[in-house]
Amino acid sequence: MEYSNLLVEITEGVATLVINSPRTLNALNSKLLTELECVLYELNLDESVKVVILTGAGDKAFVAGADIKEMSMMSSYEGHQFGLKGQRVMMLIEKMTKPVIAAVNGYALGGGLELALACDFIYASDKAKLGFPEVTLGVIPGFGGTQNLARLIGPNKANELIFSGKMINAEKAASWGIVNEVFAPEELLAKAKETATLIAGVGTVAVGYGKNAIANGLNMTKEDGFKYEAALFGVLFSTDDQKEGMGAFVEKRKAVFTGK
Ligand code: DAK
Repeated sequence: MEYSNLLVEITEGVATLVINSPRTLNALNSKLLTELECVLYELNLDESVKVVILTGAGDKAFVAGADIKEMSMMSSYEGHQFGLKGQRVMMLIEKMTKPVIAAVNGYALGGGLELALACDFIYASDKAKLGFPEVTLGVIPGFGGTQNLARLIGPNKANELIFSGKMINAEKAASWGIVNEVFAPEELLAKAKETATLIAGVGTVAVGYGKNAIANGLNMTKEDGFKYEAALFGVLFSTDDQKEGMGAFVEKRKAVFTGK
């Protein structure tokens, strides 16, 4: 499918997905959200893709939020549809069997930060600025931000960010546990690709089950989470990847995984 606001490049199992609307700092409008929903479905179904990197075009922004100009003209019905569409995109990323790495190269604000938080982890450039300015517009985060941020860093830091609307830099975001690692802007994508390539080279089914175990386990009691982990662990013994991985270790050779 052709996309007018997205660039997609797939190399050796790594899909780099670029939100390409730099004139408006990659703000998420309805069309862009529809395209994101479609491309994420496609990438999830594409067996050649093992991991996705999500980033923004230009050197200023990852995504500066939902498109305020478009939202300011919406009827209540349109606002509802817009919210549902955004939530579907966030849920798709979370439910995908493949990891999605956010490479935050500039502003990640409002819906843009929510998009990054929906990803499996975040790398950022030292120029990145993160925040939830929704309260300055008279609203609150509505694409899962209140839930994902509080679960990630605890309620107190989430409260400070969401109640004040202030932006924090990448270094602070890393010290708070929002961002895994901070890089110089010119290194960010290469570093994200380095980690993505490692992920693309290991057992694909195991990576998907790891994502599943962590995400679902967080909503369970620890005891149930342990049971769930054990069940997934057991199922992996029915895969070619497990036989190949353990067989290759015993035979002292490099494993070649098929993702089956
Ligand atoms: N929407 C629309 N256009 C935006 C935009 C945005 N979020 N952010 C930037 N732009 C546009 C600017 O309007 C400008 O366009 P022109 O005026 O040149 O046509 C262009 O991008 C460049 O921006 P600036 O000239 O402002 O650039 P500066 O470097 O001076 O400032 C900035 C950069 C990021 C500090 C500033 O642009 C800014 O404050 N942007 C707004 C950030 C923001 O408030 N983001 C949060 C949006 S609210 C929902 C669920 C979730 C949401 C909505 C609904 N439901 C469940 C229904 C999500 C809401 C949000 O994300």
